[in-house]
Amino acid sequence: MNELDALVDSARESFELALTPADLENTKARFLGKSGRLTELMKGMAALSIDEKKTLGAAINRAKQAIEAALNARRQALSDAELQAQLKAEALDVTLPGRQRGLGGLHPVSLTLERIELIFASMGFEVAQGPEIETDWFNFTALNTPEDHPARSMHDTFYVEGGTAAAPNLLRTHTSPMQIRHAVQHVKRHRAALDAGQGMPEIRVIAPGRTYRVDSDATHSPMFHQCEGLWIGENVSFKDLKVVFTDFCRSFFESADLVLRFRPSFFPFTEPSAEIDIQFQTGPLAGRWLEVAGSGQVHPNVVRNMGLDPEQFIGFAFGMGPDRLTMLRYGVNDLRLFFDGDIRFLSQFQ
Ligand code: 2NM
Repeated sequence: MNELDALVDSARESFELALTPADLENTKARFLGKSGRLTELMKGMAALSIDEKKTLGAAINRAKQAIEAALNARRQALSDAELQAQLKAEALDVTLPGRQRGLGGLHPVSLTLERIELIFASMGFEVAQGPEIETDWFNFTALNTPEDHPARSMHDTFYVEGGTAAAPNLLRTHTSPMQIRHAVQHVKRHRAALDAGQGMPEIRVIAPGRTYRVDSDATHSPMFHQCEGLWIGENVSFKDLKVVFTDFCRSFFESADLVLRFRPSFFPFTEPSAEIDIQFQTGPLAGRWLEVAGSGQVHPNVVRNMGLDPEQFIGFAFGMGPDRLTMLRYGVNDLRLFFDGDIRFLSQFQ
């Protein structure tokens, strides 16, 4: 094999060994560049005869063309490989399902709160909302809860910084403090008329919202919801409580034949007091008595703390747990499901 054939073979082999376009262009310089072997051979032809120049020149040209052909073939192969690698890396499976953007919706307990507000609004009740960090006065003292009442202990109540030993701040344990705040404002607005013996419009309000107690198990969460109701006027009686709460329960559960039972009980802020039980006549819960609320005639001390004369004003209050009402309405058996944030559970209420 003459030198030119060997050179072409060597070029082909070297080009095959180049693995990137940059490698390949460096390798090319060794064969076709200014100081490459072919250029050297052509320079050496100056000393040859015309005939020798013709033969060797033609042979060098053929070798040069063969090397260029090998170079171009390798360039193409490398570029094809690069494209294939890119296509593979950027592979897109157009048969995959599209990404869905969930619409979202209200939490089941929020749906219950909306329902409660709507029903009571239809009976002329305002909706009052206020602070979750309360003072000892609004949460306990104004509600006739004595200094030594167990609810005031650290075991039941979350105390927060910012208060004093005599007047601590705390996370409200019920929404009744909001009733007091609302009543005090209402009375202030009508103070002049009251003092002139002209009376005032009745107080009819519900206070829904978050409340807190040191308690955590399958049926208690340290954060839970409450909705309390208050109706104060000059001639409001337990009979009115029975009518209002019966109507509320029948609307809320969409069950016209649902019946209520009032069981004597005790709360510091009401006297007399009663637990309210309901009984469904149909459906999966039919026949069982289910406790849904506490209630009672507002204690004279509480009426006084609203700025009213308990000899002139009387009324009733009630308190219920929207979390528990939501469990009953939808048949949920573990309270914690409401606060775990599992979308598979929550999306069932949309
Ligand atoms: C209950 C049970 C009985 C209640 C009392 C008051 C207020 F502000 F009038 F004192 N609000 N809510 C009350 C009465 C709450 O919850 C079980």
